[in-house]
Amino acid sequence: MLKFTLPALFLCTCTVASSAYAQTGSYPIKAVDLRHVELTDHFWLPKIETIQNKTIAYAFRKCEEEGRMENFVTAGDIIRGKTPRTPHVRGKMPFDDTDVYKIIEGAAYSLVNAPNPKLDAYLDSVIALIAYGQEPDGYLTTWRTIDPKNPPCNWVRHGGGRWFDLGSSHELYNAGHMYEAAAAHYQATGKRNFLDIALKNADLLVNVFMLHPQGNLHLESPGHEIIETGLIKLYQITGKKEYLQLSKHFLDNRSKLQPNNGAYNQNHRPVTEQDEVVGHAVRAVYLYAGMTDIAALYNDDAYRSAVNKLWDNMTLKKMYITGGLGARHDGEAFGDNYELPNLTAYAETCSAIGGVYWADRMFRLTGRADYFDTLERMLYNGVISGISLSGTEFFYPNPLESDGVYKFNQGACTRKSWFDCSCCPTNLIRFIPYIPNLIYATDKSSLYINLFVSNKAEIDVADGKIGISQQTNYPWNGKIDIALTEVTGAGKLSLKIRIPDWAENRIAGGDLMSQASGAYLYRFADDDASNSYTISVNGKKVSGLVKNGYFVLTRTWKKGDKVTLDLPMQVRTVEANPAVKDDAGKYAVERGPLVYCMEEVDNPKGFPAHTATPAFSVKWQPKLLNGINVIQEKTGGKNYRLIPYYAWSNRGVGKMKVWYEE
Ligand code: FUB
Ligand code: ZN
Repeated sequence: MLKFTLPALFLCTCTVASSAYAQTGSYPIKAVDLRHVELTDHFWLPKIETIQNKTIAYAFRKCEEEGRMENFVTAGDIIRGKTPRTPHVRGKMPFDDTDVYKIIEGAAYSLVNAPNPKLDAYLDSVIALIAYGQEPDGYLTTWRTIDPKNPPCNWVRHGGGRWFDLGSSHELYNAGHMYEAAAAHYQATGKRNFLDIALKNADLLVNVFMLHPQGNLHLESPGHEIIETGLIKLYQITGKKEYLQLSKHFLDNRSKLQPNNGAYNQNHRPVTEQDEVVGHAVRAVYLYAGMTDIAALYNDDAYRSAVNKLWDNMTLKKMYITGGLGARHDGEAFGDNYELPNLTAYAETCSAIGGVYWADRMFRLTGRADYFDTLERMLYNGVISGISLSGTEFFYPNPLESDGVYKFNQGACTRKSWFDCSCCPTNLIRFIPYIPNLIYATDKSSLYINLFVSNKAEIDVADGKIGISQQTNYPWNGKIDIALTEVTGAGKLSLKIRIPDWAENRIAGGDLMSQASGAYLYRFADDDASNSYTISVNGKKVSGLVKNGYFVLTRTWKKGDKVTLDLPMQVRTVEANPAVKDDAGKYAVERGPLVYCMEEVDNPKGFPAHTATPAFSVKWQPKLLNGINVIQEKTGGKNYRLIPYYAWSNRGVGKMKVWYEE
């Protein structure tokens, strides 16, 4: 029987009029959204096109085959008293609905740069199915509408109605992904069809969880976070304050409600008292992203201080060199401080994606480039390692070593075409087309360039518009040509160009104070002081101010002005803090933003174990793995070949290593 206590706090804080819930702040920095950015990039554009041209259709087909679409129809038939073709829920997870939402989200973003009327119409037809499966009062989780007594898997308890066992029912996770997807679809297409479904559901949640909670048995905290950021997205579109208030309400009440899953889903302490990243890693980073939103929108120091501490703990003690998050398969969870095994690393694709969402918010809260240094590490390594070059095979965990035997990937030691729990493939679909949102940002007087990606953009700034373009062969080459293609208005602006951590001989992690005091998780082992960058404006080298990790160029810009950034692209060796047992006495290899690895297929005689200093050379191989810079390493008279980590396991099963013995 369900036992619960009705916390006094819950009753006394549940009013929408409470001044504790009035928004008092905002992000000081705004992202430039992808509608203003046209990608021309040789690295990212093909990846986005692969998602558009292959992965989306492939994943929709999987969802059809496995009943995820049919579940909406079955739910709708049951609601309308019709006899459904399949009277039971299909699929294996209580969050199968979210795969459909996530594909729509990525597909909607993809339509901005690659209009596709057929895909647009197909999305509308899927959205019509979703609407059909929604109950009249807005409720939407198909398994519970279809057959509440028989959840699709045995780890969800039944025995109750809606909102029962919120710790594992995933009803609020389903809602959160729905809101994120509906907001993206609205932003990308201007259509309200999906948004209206989401708003109807959100209004139900406000009613149930804030206005009348005492009448229900649903006092558990959301089991898997994402509802918090989803609600905020709806608030940002509609201005309806109750959505923001409910988001804060869910966060404020974590750990105060019963039953409680403790640290597994970050319910062990009030969120503002948390200072160590723990538990299920995807849940954790989604939570921290939501907390960062609250820190910004409420200008809340307790939230701000908590996310700062959590970020420092993660990046100084619990993050893989690839940006991967989560050491343990057991519980899909963060491990203890410095617990970062390579062979058995979990580093779920979803948690690296969630890490990017969080890092971007931390940047927008603070204006500090080191969040983007870490974001870039995740993006070029632990995120895109999750998808094959073909676009139809995936990693769920992303280990940093493979012995060719240990089946780390849901029963396989290479990529798989799909999973019963397909959160990672659909998160990649959702996220990769979103990447153009991350390139630029603005505040009152600045334009930030955070990612180096060929593109043309038109950006609203304080007193006009700036047309800007980037031309680059990054990450293979460090030269970035930036041009001001249009300047309307006065043109007075600080152009803030991120100088990556590795171009300044350091690896970002934690806050700058921690680094000054000598704390580090990773650092360069080769201490190459000659490794520096240059910047020129209209052909003249400039030296200037680097503030918060940005090279700041303040002037009155004119159409035709050109800025060239030249980043050093030496091959670097990296060592980990000795407290990371699995990396002790080992080094890893990086070049620019890319972490490299060795695969057995390139090194059939084995990987290096040596004492001599390695010598590296770099060669562009246009035909290998869709075109990569290969690193040749000469060590102790032997030659080895390294490839970018993200590209491993595209040539069958075999051994792989990121960290080599010295
Ligand atoms: O619970 C929903 C998703 O399934 C999680 O985010 C993943 O870790 C997987 O467990
Ligand atoms: Zn996942």
